[in-house]
Amino acid sequence: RLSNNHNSKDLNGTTGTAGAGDAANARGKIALITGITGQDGSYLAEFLLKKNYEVHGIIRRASTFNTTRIEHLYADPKAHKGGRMKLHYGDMTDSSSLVKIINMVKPTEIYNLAAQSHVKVSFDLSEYTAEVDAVGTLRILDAIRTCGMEKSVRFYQASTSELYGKVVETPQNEQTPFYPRSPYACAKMYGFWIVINYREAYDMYACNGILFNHESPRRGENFVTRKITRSVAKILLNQMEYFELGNLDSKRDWGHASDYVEAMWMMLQRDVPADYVIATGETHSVREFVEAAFKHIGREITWRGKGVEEVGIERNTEIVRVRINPKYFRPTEVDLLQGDASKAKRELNWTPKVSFLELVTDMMNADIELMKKNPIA
Ligand code: NDP
Ligand code: GDR
Repeated sequence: RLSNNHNSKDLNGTTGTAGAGDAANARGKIALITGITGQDGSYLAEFLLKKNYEVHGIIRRASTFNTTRIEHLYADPKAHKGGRMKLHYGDMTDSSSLVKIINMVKPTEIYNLAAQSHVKVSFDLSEYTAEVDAVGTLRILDAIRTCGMEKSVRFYQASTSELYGKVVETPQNEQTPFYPRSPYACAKMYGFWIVINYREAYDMYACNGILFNHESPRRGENFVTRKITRSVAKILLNQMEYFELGNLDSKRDWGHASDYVEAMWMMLQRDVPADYVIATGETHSVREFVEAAFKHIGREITWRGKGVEEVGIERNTEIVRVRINPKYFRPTEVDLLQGDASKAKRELNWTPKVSFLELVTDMMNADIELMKKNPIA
């Protein structure tokens, strides 16, 4: 094996090749986050700023503002501590932008969170999803090598429970075989293995976090949990009569994003890099999530009918609140995810703090507030 600087006890990540080490020594810990404008990127930026990191984020050009989730970090001078957060234009499909940014920022830790992250959309944008999620991961790993920083930088890859796909065993742990069920999962499978390959080939400190679903009030509006909490908030405020969903029976292990970004950071603070499942260990169906969201506003949903004819009816009023629309079905579905995070508990001392019902409550309260302020949101 090549010399292995990640066995060093120096958790500042400041050892390694000259350029990067010098910059880090003078500046402290420096994180570069791809996907900083996304759900996880925003929580991670907040978390690292609190830990006194200098935080750099890659944002892509959009025709409207795409920085809503991190605006509060700019607005609060205490949070970004006098310009300790900086954004750079770049794209996972553009190698030269990645090389330029890494060379300029000289990060000590890179969190690769950028992705076309919607599973259903990946069936429509299959090639683009592979470009960003698979080849994009390769591009950033190569950019690190081009900058001569493979021995100094610590790399986190946003891997996913979607890798497990078709149920082989439950609960799923680091040894469970993968069986991806979407272009998204296949692209992430490439990302997973290229990270391991570069770790072994170039002795890089690189980790895969195999994160199960995690949600929050900042979750994208077209993921199922947020779609439900937004719709139920609108129903409470008489802004909507009913909403449509796809498969009610798929089961997910849902945690809170704020807990999960801490695990990402923990993975990069160890002596030796490894891959970890991050999950709550509990599983709930989409149907149960709907019921819990309605319960939060004091209503009860009962189900009637079968298949695409099934409806969710509000008890007492008999008003139909949920209908099935097959357009939300996926060509191949992932039926059941339930993670076993005992390795993360053992080696990182990580456990989730937010329960399923606390997650539903947090998301419901935030969406009720949002819809009160802005009924057309
Ligand atoms: P989001 O969809 O909320 O955020 C994705 C981020 O990637 C956004 O900042 C987006 O930018 C950016 N992005 C997309 N395409 C590109 C591109 N071509 N170049 C540069 N940036 C790009 O995802 P989450 O925050 O929920 O997830 C973070 C990561 O974790 C993703 O890789 C996801 O696949 C993975 N993951 C997520 C899980 C979850 O339950 N949330 C579970 C397991 C893994 P913009 O804001 O401009 O769209
Ligand atoms: P998922 O999340 O595919 O697990 O990927 P999503 O919330 O999109 O779907 C979860 C389950 O709900 C079912 N479903 C619906 N889904 C959506 N989006 N919209 C609907 O109307 C609807 N009705 C039912 C789905 O069929 C599915 O079974 C998320 C993403 O964050 C990935 O990036 C991440 O890797 C995985 O979680 C872990």
